[in-house]
Amino acid sequence: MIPLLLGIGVLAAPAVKQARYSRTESYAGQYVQRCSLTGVAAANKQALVNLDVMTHNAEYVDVRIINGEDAAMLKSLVPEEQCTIVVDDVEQLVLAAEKDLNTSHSNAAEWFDEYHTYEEIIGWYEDIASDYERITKYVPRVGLSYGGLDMPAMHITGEGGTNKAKVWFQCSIHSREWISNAVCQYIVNYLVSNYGINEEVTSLLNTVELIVMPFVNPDGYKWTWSSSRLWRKNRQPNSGSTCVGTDLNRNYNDKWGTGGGSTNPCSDTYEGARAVSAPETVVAQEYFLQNAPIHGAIDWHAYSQLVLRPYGWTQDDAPDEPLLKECGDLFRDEAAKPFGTRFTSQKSIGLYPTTGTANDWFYSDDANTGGRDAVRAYGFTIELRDTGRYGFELPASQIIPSGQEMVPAAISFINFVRDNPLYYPNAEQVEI
Ligand code: 0X9
Ligand code: ZN
Repeated sequence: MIPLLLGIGVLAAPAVKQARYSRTESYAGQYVQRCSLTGVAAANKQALVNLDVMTHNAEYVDVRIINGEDAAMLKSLVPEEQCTIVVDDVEQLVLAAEKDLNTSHSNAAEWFDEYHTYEEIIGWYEDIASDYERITKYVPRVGLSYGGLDMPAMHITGEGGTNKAKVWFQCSIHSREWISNAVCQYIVNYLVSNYGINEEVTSLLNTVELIVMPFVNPDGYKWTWSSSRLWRKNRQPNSGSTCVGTDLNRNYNDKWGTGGGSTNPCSDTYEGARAVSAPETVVAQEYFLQNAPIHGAIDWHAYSQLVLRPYGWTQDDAPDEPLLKECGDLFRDEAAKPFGTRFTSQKSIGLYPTTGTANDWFYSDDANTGGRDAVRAYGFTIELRDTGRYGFELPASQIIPSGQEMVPAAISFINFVRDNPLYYPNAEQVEI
């Protein structure tokens, strides 16, 4: 009797199941203003870095107004009549998007029907690596985040020599841009599952090695699932401030600290105490350099539907502007083919300068020493769907169409950078 009772007791003990998603930060009372910056002075545009600029393009900025101070600051920088409210209640938008996050749960076939946690995505990459052993190499820990989380990398390549062109994709540098990670997975899945079946994919992987870094900002990503859905930066404390986090996309070692990031640790675009001060930037840069030369690199972001090429810090053309533009325009055209989704292809600088960004670094001297090989990387930022209706709260039902339109665009990018290498025979004489 006793063993039986014990057995029942064990079975009956309620399993402690942690909620998959939770949130402690409220967005009540917050709204989003879209402001045209026509006629706004450069200094005023630059001062916007102290607000949460959710996106910016050639025509406008979307600014999240958190409190009265933000509202007053925006008013002092941009005439009121140039702004309209595009999201009147951020809390409602977040609430609507999160309602299924603890109830639905997919099997493998439904993977792309919902967003996933850090742990689920890590497990997914491990499964891909074991299902497609012949064409993948998975590195579970390229390095560690500030909080001690693994930063993995997935290498994908088919048959053929060892001296292949390399292409770099990195995802989730801004943690709230969930579609970034989902689209990276969609592309990875498309490539591995079509190798040996689809001729275009087979010849692509036989001539190129794709390196995907799924989590440039794992701590931030976890934080968006546990506490603060709209968190953008990493989770590194800042000395002398109670505000946490560095914007990793202002912390790269290219033109760092020259005016295109914020020096205020409380800002969402805080550039860090010095270039590459964030452990995640160190890991991502070092792994890129270990794999250099790299022919082309994409940093996947959201939102605004933009294809951004260098530079972000000056209006001047990059030395390779004609090829960079051709590559970006091709990406835009291919992205429109499945559903007519309109992306804009332009230089990164858009409305105002940004410094220390990943895509400028990909193309810079620091990432392309030329000593090993004189090929330099095409450096792009892609801003995925949408144009502001949902923003970071892009419904999960748009993961598959986003992925479907990015597959031909990504394939065109990979083919283009392989076939049109930025070749500098005397790299040390060219300053970029
Ligand atoms: O500001 C950013 O870091 C990127 N936009 S986002 O809305 N995803 O935050 C754009 C970076 C692209 N590079 C430059 N604009 N220089
Ligand atoms: Zn971003």
